[in-house]
Amino acid sequence: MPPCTLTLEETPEWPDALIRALGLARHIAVLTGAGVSAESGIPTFRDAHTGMWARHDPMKLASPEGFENDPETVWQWYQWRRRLIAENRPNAGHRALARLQQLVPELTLVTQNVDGFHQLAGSGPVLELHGNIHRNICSITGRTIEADWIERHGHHRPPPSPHHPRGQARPDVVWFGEALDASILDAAFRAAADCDLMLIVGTAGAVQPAASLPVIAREHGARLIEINPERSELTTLADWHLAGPGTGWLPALVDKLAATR
Ligand code: BV8
Repeated sequence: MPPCTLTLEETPEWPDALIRALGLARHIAVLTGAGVSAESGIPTFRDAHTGMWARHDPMKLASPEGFENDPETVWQWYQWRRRLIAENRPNAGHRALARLQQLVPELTLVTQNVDGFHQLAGSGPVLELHGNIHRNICSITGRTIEADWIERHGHHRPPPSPHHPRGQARPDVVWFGEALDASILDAAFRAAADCDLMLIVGTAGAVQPAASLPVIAREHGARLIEINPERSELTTLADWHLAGPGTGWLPALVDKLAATR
């Protein structure tokens, strides 16, 4: 059954079934991807990276092999992304999700993003499937490396690790080919299985195991709402596809729910 697609311009009236699903939901699970931060000035993975990074493949940079082969380039890519995140702020979509959490009995926010913008916007706790770019760990032991140690070393190459003679500092994110944190992934799977409604915002649905969460939700009888200007690999699973940006649809959806409270 193809989803019912709504666009912001043409939709004077919300489908009753959508508002009912939203209003009756005991537990809402939210899955976000890079698209939810796009309007905060953070390029998504699938958009061509701007400037000096346009010629690099993020799939290679975000991998242990990439770091092993060229630690300086990978480190500088993360330093560039950290600066970009530090220079930007969460957007109306992040803030609407934080507000939604106050309006429903239970909300589990699962993100593929590493920018920490959901927490900055007031959401919490957040299940960060792919880690957090603001933390660093030892490349050998996986132990956390404090920010002041990083500050004390140059920024062009990964600082040496204080935890192992052959170790280097690396961002505390899950690279392609690396396992996700088992307890975080388990909590995400449990939320997907338990929720009555899953809100999928700004993800192409191409990265596993994150992209399995909507499948699990569907299999357990949840309704699915997708917010994305484009169709994704998850659109066919959705009951409703709200075609447009997170900063447009999320505030409108939360305002609509608040009006029924
Ligand atoms: C693992 C951290 C196993 C780094 C990232 C099947 C099962 C299991 C694994 C696999 C599998 N098949 C393949 C794999 C391997 C791989 C994988 O999924 N490959 C894909 C590409 C085929 N998966 C893994 O390697 C995972 N590990 O499974 O390990 C294992 C087990 C035991 C022992 C060892 C190993 C690890 C995956 C995690 C990778 N790390 N991030 C970093 O960020 O630097 S993923 C990375 O990709 C980001 O987190 C980002 O979120 C994600 C990209 O996906 P999206 O979020 O969807 O972003 P994208 O740019 O693609 O799309 C943006 C969307 O937003 C678009 O749809 C666009 O239309 C929309 N949009 C744009 N503007 C807006 C908008 N939406 C709303 N509003 C807007 N304004």
